[in-house]
Amino acid sequence: MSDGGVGPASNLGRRGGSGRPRRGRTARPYPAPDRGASGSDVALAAVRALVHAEDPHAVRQVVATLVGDLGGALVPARLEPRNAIEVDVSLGLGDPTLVVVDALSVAALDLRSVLPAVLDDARAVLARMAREGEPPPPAGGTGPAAPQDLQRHLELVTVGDVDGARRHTLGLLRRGVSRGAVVEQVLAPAQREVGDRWYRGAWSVADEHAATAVTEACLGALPLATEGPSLLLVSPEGEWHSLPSRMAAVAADGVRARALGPGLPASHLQRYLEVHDPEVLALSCTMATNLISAARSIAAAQLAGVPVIAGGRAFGGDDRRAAALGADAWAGSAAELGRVVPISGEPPLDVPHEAVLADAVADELLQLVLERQAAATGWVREMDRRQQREALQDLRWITRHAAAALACDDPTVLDELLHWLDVLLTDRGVPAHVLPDATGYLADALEVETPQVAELVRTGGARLR
Ligand code: B12
Repeated sequence: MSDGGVGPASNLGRRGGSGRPRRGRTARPYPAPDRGASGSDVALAAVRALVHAEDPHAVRQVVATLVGDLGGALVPARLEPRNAIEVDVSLGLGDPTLVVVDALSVAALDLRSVLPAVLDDARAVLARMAREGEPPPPAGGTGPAAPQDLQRHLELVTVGDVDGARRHTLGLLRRGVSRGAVVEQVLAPAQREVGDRWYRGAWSVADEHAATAVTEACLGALPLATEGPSLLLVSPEGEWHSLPSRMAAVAADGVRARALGPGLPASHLQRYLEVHDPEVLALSCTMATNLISAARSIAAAQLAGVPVIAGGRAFGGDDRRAAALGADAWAGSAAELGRVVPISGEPPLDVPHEAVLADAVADELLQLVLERQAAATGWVREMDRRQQREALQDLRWITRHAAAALACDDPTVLDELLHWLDVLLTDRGVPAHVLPDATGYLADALEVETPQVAELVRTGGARLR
């Protein structure tokens, strides 16, 4: 997969006949999906094949075949390809590798939506393979980790040493460090540092992915608690960050926690809970853009009769956002999962209709905002296509964070994003007035259908100035 060449990921079975020529002829590892199959059907076929993969090579083959089936091509990240989807598909088994696809095609949409979940499954299969044939992992003790343990893990993460990092992690357990401390004092702070390096522009997306793959392998090597009430950790639809919930599952105390991977549509969650029936559902949300989706997951779980504890970055530092979205409880860390305090008081009203509307803001409206800003601002007029795409993405995030702020009755949801964007854009050389100006144009455009969301955007932008 990372053998240097630029070309289609697999040679057979592309759907629907749009475009790229096939090259080479080696056997595909699983039957080709039907012509015209949807992106999720194609992904499902790959996930089924992953379950039967017998070695890491076969796992790589499945991922490469999926990319080819969906119309993408694999290119080594070091070539810095244009039109690349910024997800490393090397699975830590070679040099970082990106998927190249026509940015405006259906193939790009399909790949962006299915790749994170399939890669997650592929990593879980690789972690299982790594564990098989090994003695069971040490159970760990009750002790803390030392600052140099984090330092060492960061060094291994930085050079992408998967095996070294797994050995180091298991060594900590052997030394008597608790599972919770390995997660909270070593793996989690290292991942935050990885995120900060990307945010500061010191690391590329591919560096970040390669480092994350190392941490994922370490996490996969850790044992889970086998006693206590059963607790299922899931994330709402749209949430690609599955590591936080996996970390919480390992660090949880006094509960038998299992994590189900990245975001799940609420209807699928409800069906799953009706069959599997855990005692508690813990909902992990990292991006505040997914808070309205989180409200749907909470409602779905409660309809299935399962109480919900909310947690993760997006829920903030106290129970207010969780309460507003209808959760039964909030916990600030995985260690608290076994002894949470239920949220008291009246159940909240439904998520306001305006927030739901703004959460699904139309591309055309955002495009209009960008055009109005371009008419007034030279810098915006001169943006290239990639910058325009990113600007549209930023406008969508601002709108969806404002929608979440309305649903949670908490303007800091939007303030946190605006501050984050302000620093990021300034570092990337965007003039300081562009972001506050954008909030003004966006608020004007949102005014007609979603006046309260518009007001949040306007006042949030004013606080930036
Ligand atoms: C790895 C990573 C990714 C990977 C995720 C891989 C995976 N399998 O999870 C990928 C590449 C998919 C990704 C994508 C994106 N990411 Co990202 N990502 C990260 C990174 C570096 C680490 C995530 C991680 O491992 N966290 C694990 C620990 C460290 O996180 P944690 O959330 O604090 O979780 C702990 C607790 O909160 C708690 N917990 C978690 N859940 C729950 C639940 C309950 C009930 C309880 C009690 C506790 C609990 O336990 C955990 C262990 O302590 C973070 C940096 C960071 N600070 O987290 C950025 C970060 C979260 N990502 C960010 C961004 C911007 C993105 C993208 C938008 C990038 C893009 N341009 O596409 C997309 C969004 C995708 C989406 N729609 O979800 C930003 C978010 C900024 C913001 N304003 O919100 C961050 C903060 C990076 C940064 N410094 O700016 N990302």
